[in-house]
This record gives sequence, C-alpha cells and structure tokens, in this order.
Amino acid sequence: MKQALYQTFIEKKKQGKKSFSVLIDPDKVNAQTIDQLVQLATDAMVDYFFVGGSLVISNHLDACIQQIKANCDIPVVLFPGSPSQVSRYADALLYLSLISGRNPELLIGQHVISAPFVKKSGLEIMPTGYMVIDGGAPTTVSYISNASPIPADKNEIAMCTAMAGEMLGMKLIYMDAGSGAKKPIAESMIQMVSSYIESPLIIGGGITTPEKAYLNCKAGADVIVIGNAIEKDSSLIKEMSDAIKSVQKVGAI
Ligand code: 1GP
Repeated sequence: MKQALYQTFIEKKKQGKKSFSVLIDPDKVNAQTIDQLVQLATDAMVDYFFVGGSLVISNHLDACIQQIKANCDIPVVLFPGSPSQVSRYADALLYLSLISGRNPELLIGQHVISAPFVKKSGLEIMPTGYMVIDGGAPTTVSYISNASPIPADKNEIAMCTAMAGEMLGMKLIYMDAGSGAKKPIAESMIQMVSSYIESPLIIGGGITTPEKAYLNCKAGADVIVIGNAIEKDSSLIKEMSDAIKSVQKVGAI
C-alpha cells in the first residue's frame, strides 16, 4: 500500500512540526475562489488541502481537485462525507471510521460496499479513526452520522476511544467538533488524547482565531484543519499558518 504522504505526517510529528490544512468544501468554491485560495495557501506555506464535506451537492469534485493540482504542489487529501466523494486526482484519502459513534454503517458498513472502488482508485489510503466531539450545537456531521458525539467535557472517553482506534490499526486520529462548531475542542481534551497516542492527531471544527489554532498545537495537535473561518475571510490563511508554524519554532510541548 502507498504511504508516501502518510510518511510526511510521521516525519513532521517526529520533528515536532505542526501542520496546517485548509479544508475546501467543493460546494462552496468556484474556479475563481479556488485560484485565490491556492495562491494564498502557497504564499502561507499551507501543508495540505483537505477536500470534502458532509454533503456534497454539486458534481465538480474532480474538476475542483484538478484545478488545485494544476496550480500548486500542496498535497490534496480527500476528507469524504460519503463513499461517493472519491476522486483519483487527489493524492490520498482519509479512510474514515467513525469510532466515536455506534453506527455500524460508518464504522465498517460503507467501507465494505466501497472497498473495491476505493482500491481501484489507486489513491494512498490513510486509515483514520474519526471522532466527533460535541461542539455546542448539532452540526451537519453529527446529524448526518446519526451518532452521538463525545461530550465536550469527557476527556477520558475521548482518550480511550483514540487509544482503541490506534490499537485497532488506525494510522491517524481526527477529532472534529464539526464544521462551524460553536465551541471548538478544549485544549484539555487535546492534551489528554495526544499524551496517550503515538499517531498524528488532527484537530478541526470551529477554529476561528490564530490564538485558538496556536493553543491547540501547544496542547498536542499535529494538524489543524480550518474551513469555515477561511471561507468567510480568506486573508486569515496567513495568520493561521504563522500561528501554527510558530509552535514548531519554539518546539512542541
Ligand atoms: C470540519 O474539521 C473541519 O470537519 C473544519 O471545521 O469548517 O469549522 O473550520 P470548520
């Protein structure tokens, strides 16, 4: 199985380097905004583009990714909300199992159905333990997944879930308060989870300020994912990136 991009996650973690991923929802961009985002992300030394959404209504996933790839070297990682969101033009796929929920369809069911198609895509597959954390109000992901999120103050549940995911073979752990979450994940939870796992830890959902991104990294996040805040104000890309990368300069905790 291909592992080239995953190795960059591992290498960066080893070196205490923090990464920044800009989330692009194909429904919310057009050719012009993609060009603008790509330029800003290149200038800000963004590490990855995650592409996907809980709901993808339009049908231009392939075109969106092709346009990104044609204009920069930033790797594109699919962050699919459903098995239909697979594009061979991407570099890798977060192969998500919703380990915080108890909906068998999202733990293994949809994977079984889509496995031959995913394998045929030739994409690098990154097995990812996906954990939805309560973000203060229902989000699209919490509704669509039909699964309860982990309560925001139950750090031990999050820690045990991440440990179990890692021991089951997940190569990445992604804790997500959901897109546009009112309350992003608390640093205390990030700190506890990161201290019990060795896999790279991805954090996203409701991060709107560079300060929050910085504190998340200090607490142990390895990759910060930001979508909504950048959709509203793309000039934030540079500030967010500087905040995230500043942690690597002084060294991770
Ligand atoms: C959502 O983690 C991502 O799945 C990013 O969330 O859009 O709130 O930044 P935001």
